[in-house]
Amino acid sequence: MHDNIRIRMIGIKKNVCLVLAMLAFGMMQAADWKYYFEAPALIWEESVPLGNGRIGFMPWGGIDRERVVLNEISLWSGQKQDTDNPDAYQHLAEIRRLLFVGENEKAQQLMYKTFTCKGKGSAGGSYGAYQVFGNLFLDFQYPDPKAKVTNYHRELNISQALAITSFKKGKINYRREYFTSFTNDVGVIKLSANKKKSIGFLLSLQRDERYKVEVDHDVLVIQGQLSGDGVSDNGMKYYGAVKVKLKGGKIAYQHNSIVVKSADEAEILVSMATDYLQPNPKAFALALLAKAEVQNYQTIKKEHITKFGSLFNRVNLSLPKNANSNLPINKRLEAFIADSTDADLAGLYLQNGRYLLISSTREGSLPPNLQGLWAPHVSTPWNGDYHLNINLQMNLWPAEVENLSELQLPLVDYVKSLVKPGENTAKVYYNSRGWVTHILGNVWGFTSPSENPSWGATNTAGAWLCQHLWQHYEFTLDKNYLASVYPMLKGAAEFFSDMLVKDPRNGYLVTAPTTSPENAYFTANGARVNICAGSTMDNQIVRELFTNTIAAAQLLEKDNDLIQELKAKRDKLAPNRIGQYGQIMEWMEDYKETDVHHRHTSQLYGLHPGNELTYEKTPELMKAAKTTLERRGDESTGWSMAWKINFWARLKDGNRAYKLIHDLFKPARNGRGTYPNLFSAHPPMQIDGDFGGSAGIAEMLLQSHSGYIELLPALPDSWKSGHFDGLKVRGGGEVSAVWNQGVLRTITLKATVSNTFIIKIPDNWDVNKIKRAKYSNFEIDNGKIIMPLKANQKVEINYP
Ligand code: FUC
Repeated sequence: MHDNIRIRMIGIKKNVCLVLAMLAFGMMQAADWKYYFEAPALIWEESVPLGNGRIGFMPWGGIDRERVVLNEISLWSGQKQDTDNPDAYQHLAEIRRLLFVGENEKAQQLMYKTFTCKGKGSAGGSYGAYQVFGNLFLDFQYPDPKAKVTNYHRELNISQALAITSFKKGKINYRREYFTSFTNDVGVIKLSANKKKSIGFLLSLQRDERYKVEVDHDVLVIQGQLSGDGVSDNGMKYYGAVKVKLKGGKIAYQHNSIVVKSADEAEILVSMATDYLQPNPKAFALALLAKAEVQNYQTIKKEHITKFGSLFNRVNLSLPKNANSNLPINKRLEAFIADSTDADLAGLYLQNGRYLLISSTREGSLPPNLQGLWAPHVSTPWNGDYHLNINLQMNLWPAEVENLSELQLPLVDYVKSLVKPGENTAKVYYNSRGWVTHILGNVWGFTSPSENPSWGATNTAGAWLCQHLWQHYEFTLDKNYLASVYPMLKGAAEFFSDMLVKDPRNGYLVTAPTTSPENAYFTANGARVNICAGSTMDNQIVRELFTNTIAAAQLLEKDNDLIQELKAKRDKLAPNRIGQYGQIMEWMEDYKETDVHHRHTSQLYGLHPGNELTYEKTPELMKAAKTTLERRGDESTGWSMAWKINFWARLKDGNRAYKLIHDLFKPARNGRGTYPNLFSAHPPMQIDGDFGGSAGIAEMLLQSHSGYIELLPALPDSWKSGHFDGLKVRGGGEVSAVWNQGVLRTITLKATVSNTFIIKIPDNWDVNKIKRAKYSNFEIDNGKIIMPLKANQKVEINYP
């Protein structure tokens, strides 16, 4: 095979059919991605999300009453607390003994009594919750209140991070523009009309609890202090300030509202801060307001769009459209149920995932939580926290491949913040070196096992986060960055090196106690138990962590002893095994799962987001992975379906991946799927499905996890023709592609660092047609094009 291809390659040198040419780096053309509604939002999930990575706006576009839900990413109740339980460790040996003699139920019962956090964990007290900042209301007064409303249109332009509401009332055209400025760090609402003196409203602020609103000179202020301990006002302080600028008209400052009458135009500036990110939130918020106030609206808007675009415009894609592609988004989602040839909706979903990521995190801020940064409640579902057995990780899946690499860094900072408390947890519960965290994460450094071992005992959450630390290196090859995160990889690896214990029944080193998130199995006597030793997911994660830590240490020429130690232990981890149904076993024993359709499919971690299962390395396990997915079924919670898109993409079954997209896009109504504003429904809304779905669509178009680049690995039949630009691959490359009739026609690869790139030749290409032209520095070997490129070199490959 290898020789054949090389010989043919040399033999066809004169028949020029494929051209590899160096191209100058050109700017990608910005596209116009948007979705729209024909009516105001009636529920929060119809309002549209705006955010600048720190502050968020969700305008509803009401005609008589506008509501804008306000958010700030760091606004959390709760406080730092010591939740490590010093008594737990003395029970560890007994819990393990019970597991190793097959008394799993007893082991679990003992854990309930002994191996939990101190306090209530996520069930209350100081753990806290991510909370809404407040609501801004505009109660309008129109010159002719009874006049009919026509031409209503409400849109979110995700290419510009700009929301627009427009309508005609009587003979007057009204327009509102809203954005959360990427340059000024304030929220902006601009109200205009095509007739002078037509704008009048009462502006007020509100929150469900713990707030005070008053006018301070010409600023409307909302401020308060949340609960730190779950009862009293001793937690985080926040401060919000609103300023109105008018053209024409009159303004009056009342006790707790601002009244505007007969204005030609109004500009509303909203500034928000907390004392989590800022020592003095009031001074910070007012300074931002003062700076924005003196700037011209058009300038602020233009600068905002340019800055946002510097991230958003790096990627584009085009998939086939149909007649439904121009429908309002709620109707478009409905139409997709019966007719999924509106493939452009998947394009919008990919871009919307990027939009949401850019909007909900940024350097110096926090990673997106379960709500992204958009929450209308003070009691958010699951506390709006950082769940670490898939959810937070999934939020960051689009970052690297979708060319938003720097947005991985707030996650890296978050992981850094877990190391110190995680070292204490490692010592207290396991008497181990290094650091550990379990499934629960908040902004206060919570790393203990949760209050409920059945789901809260998973201790590979930190190791899973380390995958992201390593992947950022894989995509950027930035060694300085690698050196900066290496101590975290090392600490996580040291924890497992110490914590792994020999299972006397089979001699493997296992994590114990642990779970396979959050599934349970039947024991021989019919009991339902979650706790186990060495779940398949744990084995895969620890193997990956050791492999990555070894690679990092070798690259940095460090810690040879540790390298040897991890290699030896890695060899003793249990391999993946195939069970009675032909599935990948979820546990070390071939237990029957209590929920065969469980939303987590953790035993396939090695298929995605890991890479130990591939067709080249483990063909039998790939088959077993398919069987596993068939048994699990397709429809599940939003994020679960999003994960399955990624699984099927890795299995290179484009049509099945598209089927899962179809399931994910189903209008949520009261169940799972997608809400009208494209928020993913668990239900209720949980942002992870948006990010996982977006990343899954990218995974169908481009993969680079098995040592080479593969384009269109999982193209569904209905995506016959299209193109994408600017997706990223491991090894420091930016890739674009054009295809038609299912055949790849152009590949463009730009090296972001000097490296040798390997591209898999598509199965439906005739290798004989490959020919070198201006760019000849490549080889063809074993179905792959291999080419060394210097940083910023760009190569185009055309196939006739
Ligand atoms: C995980 C999931 C739940 C939910 C929660 C926030 O624990 O198992 O379904 O998504 O996170």
